[in-house]
Amino acid sequence: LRSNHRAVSVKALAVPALTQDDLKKLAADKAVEYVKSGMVLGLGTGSTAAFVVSKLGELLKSGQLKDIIGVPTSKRTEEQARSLGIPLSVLDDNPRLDLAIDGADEVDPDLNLVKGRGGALLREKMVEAASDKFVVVVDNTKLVTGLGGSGLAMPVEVVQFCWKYNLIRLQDMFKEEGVEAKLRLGGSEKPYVTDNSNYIVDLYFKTPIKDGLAAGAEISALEGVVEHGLFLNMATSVIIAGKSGVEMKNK
Ligand code: ABF
Repeated sequence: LRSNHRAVSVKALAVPALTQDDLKKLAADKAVEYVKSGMVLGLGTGSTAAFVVSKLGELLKSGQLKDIIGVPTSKRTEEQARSLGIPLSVLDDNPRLDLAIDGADEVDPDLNLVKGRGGALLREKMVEAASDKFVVVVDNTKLVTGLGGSGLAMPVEVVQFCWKYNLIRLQDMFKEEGVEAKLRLGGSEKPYVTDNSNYIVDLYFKTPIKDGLAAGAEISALEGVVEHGLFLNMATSVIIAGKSGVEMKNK
């Protein structure tokens, strides 16, 4: 059979795939929709939170947002926010915040988090605990079924004086989960030093943490531990960006 129609070769239009940075930016932009003029805001740390900070800078510049005050969770974020002209304050002058927006390393189905691979966990936890609302922004690679399940680090900030003691005790504490504890290194193989002049011991779990609350309490009770990266029952919402769109989960 001969068709009267000319054969047309149809080429699928090439739609550029979204990169992980595109997804982070999508989540960040969505979160910024919840920011209102006059708010005191916790400014997170990390590459996703940096998109939030730069969007806030843009909205301030264009006059769409006014009179916000940011409380940064790290020196890095403080520098970025300052360079964008965002008015800044500290937790002591603003012990109660309206909203904090920050990234995370892992998010479980109950919106519990692992944070601190960026090294800013202590100030993040303080600022986020002091915020009426805490919105987490992530791309969908951060979702896990159980905390510690990504095989990547769960950080514990410890005072320098007793880091080795803490490392040994932490490794013993999670023997059943097959934990490997490592001192985090920074440049030139020297220990990484946090904004609070402490060290970080990173815990690598072979299997997810069974009871996050018990684990967190046990870690915190260890003398010399300053803070850990389990952020349990803290997030009020999580905004997740994936290839098929942006989804928001609320507590
Ligand atoms: C902060 O930045 C940290 O708590 C977390 O470690 C990290 C996530 O970084 P990114 O957004 O770059 O993945 O939120």
